[in-house]
Amino acid sequence: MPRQKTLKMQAPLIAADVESSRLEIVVADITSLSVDAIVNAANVTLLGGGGVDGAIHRAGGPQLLGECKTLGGCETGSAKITRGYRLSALNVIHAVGPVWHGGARNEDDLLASCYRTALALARERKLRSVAFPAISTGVYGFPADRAARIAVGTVLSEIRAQPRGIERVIFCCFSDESADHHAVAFWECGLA
Ligand code: AR6
Repeated sequence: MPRQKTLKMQAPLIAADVESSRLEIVVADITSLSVDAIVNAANVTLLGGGGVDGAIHRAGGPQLLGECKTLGGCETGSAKITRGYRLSALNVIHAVGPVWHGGARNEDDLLASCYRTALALARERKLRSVAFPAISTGVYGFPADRAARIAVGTVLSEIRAQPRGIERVIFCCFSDESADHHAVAFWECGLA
């Protein structure tokens, strides 16, 4: 059966307006989102893997992998952009989160750097809507509550620092538990 191209976007669980941007928490499969860019939780090779990376490559198709092969990998804490190919999203920003080692190897800063770099790439390309998965919180073992605080806090300061351009940032959670962590982070940042 052919994959459905455009799925209806679910209503956000929580939305908050910051400057001229809207920040949202949704529970969804990120491959179903029709946005300017979805962010991938990739590894340094950028050649695919399991988790959300596997799902994005399956949905994006072989041309997505083909473009990734031209990129020469990516450092931890950074990100590179490709087109979205068969995805509903127009682009994929492949970010490489840190593996959690207990917090003593600069993991917090590296995770924040993923979010900053992804937003910088989105701005550079004049993209208006970006959806993030909870980078590093699966196979890479980053504590999900801590990661959600860093994700929300970093996006919020970037949007406040550069209030124009990106109109919509979606925190795309894959479970209710993940959404709860992001909701707590919204609350702690004064957004809810
Ligand atoms: N949509 C949204 N979120 C998802 C989806 C999806 N379809 N699938 C999983 N998640 P992970 P990491 C959530 O393990 O920890 C890969 O092999 C998942 O529940 O995908 O950064 C790469 O190649 C979790 O909350 O990424 C790397 O080697 C979050 O996405 C490594 O895994 C991240 O989980 C990266 O590990």
